[in-house]
Amino acid sequence: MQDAITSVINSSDVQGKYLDTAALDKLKSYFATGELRVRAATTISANAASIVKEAVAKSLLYSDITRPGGNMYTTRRYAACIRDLDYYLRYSTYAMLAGDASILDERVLNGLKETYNSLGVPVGATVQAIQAMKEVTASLVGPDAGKEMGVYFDYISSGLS
Ligand SMILES: CCC1=C(C)/C(=C/C2=NC(=C\c3[nH]c(/C=C4\NC(=O)[C@H](C)[C@H]4CC)c(C)c3CCC(=O)O)/C(CCC(=O)O)=C2C)NC1=O
Repeated sequence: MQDAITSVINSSDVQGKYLDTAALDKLKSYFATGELRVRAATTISANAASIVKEAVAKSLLYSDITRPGGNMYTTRRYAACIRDLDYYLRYSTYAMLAGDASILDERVLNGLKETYNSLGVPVGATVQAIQAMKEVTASLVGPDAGKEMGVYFDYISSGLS
């Protein structure tokens, strides 16, 4: 996994250079948003269960997915879905803290689409639920941190699609 700092340093290092202005600007804006990121992560972790619950209510509940024949039908599958959404929220929060999406490639998206396809988990409905989490999270942490979290929710959504 990388973060905003290692990513900037690695790309300067491969060129054998000190950080140039663009690289330093990236670091400056990362450091300037440090407190915002930590505050957002604190709020999200304190409210994770209700973020997931509200997102499910907004996107999946009372749809065909939760009825017999739907992929969330049966308690086991319902619980697997909630657990997946909690993974997406937790890993998006890690990525937001790091300011880098690489952890999502390595620990979340790797092989996920294939797993979903082989189990018949509907990708479109999953993406809708992730987008609902994006809205619920933004309303909780405010527009600036919400926008930053949105980057990683969108990253997972497009990685799945
Ligand atoms: C941390 C990285 C990580 C991820 C991301 C992950 C996802 C993941 N979700 C799974 C299943 C599942 N995922 C869902 C999810 C859903 N079904 C729906 O209709 C909804 C739209 C959606 C929720 C939004 C369901 C229902 C299953 C169980 C499918 C089955 O066994 O039939 C499985 C198969 C194994 C299992 O059931 O545990 C994996 C590996 N596991 C991991 O370790």
